[in-house]
Amino acid sequence: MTLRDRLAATPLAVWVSSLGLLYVGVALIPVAAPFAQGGSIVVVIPFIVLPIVGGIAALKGKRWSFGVAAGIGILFLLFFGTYLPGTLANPADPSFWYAVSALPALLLVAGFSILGALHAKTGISQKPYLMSFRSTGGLATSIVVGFVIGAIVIGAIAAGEVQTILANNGAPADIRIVPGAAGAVPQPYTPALLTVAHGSAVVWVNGDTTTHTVTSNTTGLFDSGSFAPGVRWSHLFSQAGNYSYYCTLHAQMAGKVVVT
Ligand SMILES: [Cu+2]
Repeated sequence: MTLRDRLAATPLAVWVSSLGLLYVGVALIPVAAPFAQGGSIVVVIPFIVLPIVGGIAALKGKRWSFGVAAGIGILFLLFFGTYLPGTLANPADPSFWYAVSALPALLLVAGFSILGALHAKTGISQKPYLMSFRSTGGLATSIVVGFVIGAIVIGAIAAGEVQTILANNGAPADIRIVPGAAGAVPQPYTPALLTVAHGSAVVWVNGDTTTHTVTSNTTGLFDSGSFAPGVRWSHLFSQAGNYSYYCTLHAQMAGKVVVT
């Protein structure tokens, strides 16, 4: 039997149980690496080694090897189930990608290896969903993998947003675009009226969850363009005068800067 024949003959349940556990163990290495300096790597090593050993055992496709994979999968689900939800809540957490991929991987491992162990005695070749990618088992696996890829992409986008907000958190601003500014709030730009001496730069910060602009009512005087949540924008007022401005996206949002 050539290697290619062997790969083709390997049941879906073996692929999923084995690759799932190998992933959970190997992917933990970069996540755990920062802890190495602290010396606590010793605590993490079993969490890397155990799933890798389980993943290799699962390749055997025997009843006991499915049992080992199921045991490790469930053990890790119980452990990560208490440990990872906090990480999942924050896409900017450096371990987010691991949390959002390892938990679904472990669910697949547990499901396929338990079913594999249950049917190993009679022979899993009788169960198409454990044997072939072209089955309900293969479909379920594809859905989970698709979910994980989507979650990692969305997480990376959200992480950028969180970083921007953190970077500007507490940075000084003269005028704040308040949360819910596009709705019925008394001062979408707070304060709605700001008086400064000429030669002053006025800083706006977008403290809302959506994009806004700071645009002069007199065309062309100043225009921030769309700026995202957490972002700051400033304009230098060199001449005295009354400067009314609004948001091009939400025309009811209005503010005024008086320059003396
Ligand atoms: Cu707006």
